[in-house]
Amino acid sequence: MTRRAISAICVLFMAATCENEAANRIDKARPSYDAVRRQIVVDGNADDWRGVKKAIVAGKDHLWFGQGMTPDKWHGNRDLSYSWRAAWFEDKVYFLFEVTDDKLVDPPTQPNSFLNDCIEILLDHKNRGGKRYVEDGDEKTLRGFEMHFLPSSPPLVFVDDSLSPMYPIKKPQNGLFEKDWSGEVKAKKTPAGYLMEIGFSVPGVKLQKGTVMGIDTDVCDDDGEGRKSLQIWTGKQVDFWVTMDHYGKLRLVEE
Ligand SMILES: [Ca+2]
Ligand SMILES: [Ca+2]
Repeated sequence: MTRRAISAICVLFMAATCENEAANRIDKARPSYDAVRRQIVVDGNADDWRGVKKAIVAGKDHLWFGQGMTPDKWHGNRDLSYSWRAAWFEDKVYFLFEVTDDKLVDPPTQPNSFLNDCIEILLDHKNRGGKRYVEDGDEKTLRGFEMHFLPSSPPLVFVDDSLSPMYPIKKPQNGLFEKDWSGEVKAKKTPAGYLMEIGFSVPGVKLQKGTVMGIDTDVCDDDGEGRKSLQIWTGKQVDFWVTMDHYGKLRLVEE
């Protein structure tokens, strides 16, 4: 067998392996997270989260590839990994993200929110699945939210991509978040990276014990040359900004 033939077989084998890996990831069970009822103060201090379970997102099984992000650009958990937790109280849900990122780029330099160091919360607030938005000509109607939070000083927030397609970095929606979502956010740099505390009321959703929403979370990493890695909670290799079928579940419970 010629060297070229051997190479061709190797390429075919690798492609099949990649496809199998992708299929395995999609078939992987969808995770769930029970958010406890607890009063949280959004002040950048994580003490009020003591004892609340962490969802750990680390290791290569949580990497998402595409849009220029490749396996060789991720240099281990110290380069990018994170944990998230959630709680609820009265009409608000709260999140604490603790991100390990060895190089926080602040201020952000990339033209769109998601190309910078950035936390994303993907929320199917009515737990319906399907497409996250429908488009009719230029009009985009949201069925779920793709929210971006940048750990810059001050933090930048993006919550409604029907009003701001592609989330240009120059048009943050902090004002909208504060007004329509009663939104609060606080970021703090840490020795390993940063943490972020987030609280908001979900438009059109009354929170109560037993409420279930679809959710995924992810964190993007720019170490100075644009976005190079992305870790995602579900680990699903799908178009996560379009479909909500792969999301995990967020359940509101009593502590
Ligand atoms: Ca706090
Ligand atoms: Ca970074």
